[in-house]
Amino acid sequence: MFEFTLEKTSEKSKARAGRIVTPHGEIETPIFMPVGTVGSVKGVAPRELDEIGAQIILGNTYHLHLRPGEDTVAHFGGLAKFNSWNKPTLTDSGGFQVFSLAKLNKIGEEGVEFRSHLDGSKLFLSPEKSIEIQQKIGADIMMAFDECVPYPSEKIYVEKSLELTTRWAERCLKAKTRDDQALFGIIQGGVFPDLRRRSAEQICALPFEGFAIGGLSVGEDIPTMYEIADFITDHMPADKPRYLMGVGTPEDLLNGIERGIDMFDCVMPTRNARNALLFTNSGKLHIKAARYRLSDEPVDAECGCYTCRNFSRGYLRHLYKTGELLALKLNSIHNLHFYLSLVKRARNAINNGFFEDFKKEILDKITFGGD
Ligand code: PRF
Ligand code: ZN
Repeated sequence: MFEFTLEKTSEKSKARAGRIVTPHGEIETPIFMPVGTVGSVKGVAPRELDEIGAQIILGNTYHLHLRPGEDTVAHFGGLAKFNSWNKPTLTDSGGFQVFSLAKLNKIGEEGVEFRSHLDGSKLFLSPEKSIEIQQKIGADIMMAFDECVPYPSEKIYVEKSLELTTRWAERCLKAKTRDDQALFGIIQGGVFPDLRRRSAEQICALPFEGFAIGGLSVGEDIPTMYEIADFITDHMPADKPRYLMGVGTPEDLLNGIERGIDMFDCVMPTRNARNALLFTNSGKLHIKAARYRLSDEPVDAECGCYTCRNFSRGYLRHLYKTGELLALKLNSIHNLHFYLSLVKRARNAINNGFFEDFKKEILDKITFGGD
């Protein structure tokens, strides 16, 4: 069972509000998906994710294959049972992680040979192998196995790569045997509009339940990323969910939503939280800073998260400076709440016809990009 319903499209931009129904529950879009690489959103328990407003979390095929292994996850009844989240999950196919983490990968028609980033052992991933692993992990949404080319890359290489990604996409669809999981295709093509268009046409002609834009936020400049995303959504079907992979800052989310994107994932809120960098309605806040030593204010007076309702900046600074584990948890709860509340407010604004004003109001107050 997998259904996407488009509930509202803005009259002033491509922003849309929708709903996805999966076997583990519903997702209201636009949505941000917290990253739980090895099956856990670092430092945050499922009960806390619930309170934050998370609706779907992401796991990685590559990491879960290495540890604990897909058979172990399957033994426990799949990812959502294994980690007691019991709600919708998505697994990335492993392609991107192989290219970004593993060493010495050899790419061929058949798949990718690489060495584990943990112990250097030789491994092989192919479209068939990725789907086999993802079916054992059992997430509600699986991703096609793709090649995410580095930036910058020669146009001829990007062209060959997107054609390979299309052939791999067809093989993923053939390899899929479970019908209680959805499979999303991934559009590649680097920063070349003609190649992006070709990839979108090829991938979107295939019977996927949703479509993702891969290969962005890999080093290109931000205006280029927005331009490409804007261009591609015009070549994607309106009646399927659209997912911009690995993006991004709060500003990127609002710009993506305006361009017709429904789903996002990024390590930024959790990773930044662990580095004491917090997102607030008035900009970024470095909680380590000495100026917060005696601050009895919350991180963000407009935020309703557990952290902001209960703790002062001064206490959070102290926790961080003394290396307390609680610092990582409380910071992560706040940042994830900020992201989930942002997409929730964006959804409400779309439904009530004022998304573009909402976006401007948020971005006029702050810029989240850079540092
Ligand atoms: N492909 C896959 N996962 C991804 C990406 C991609 O291109 C990106 C690029 N930003 C993030 N995660 N499979
Ligand atoms: Zn907060």
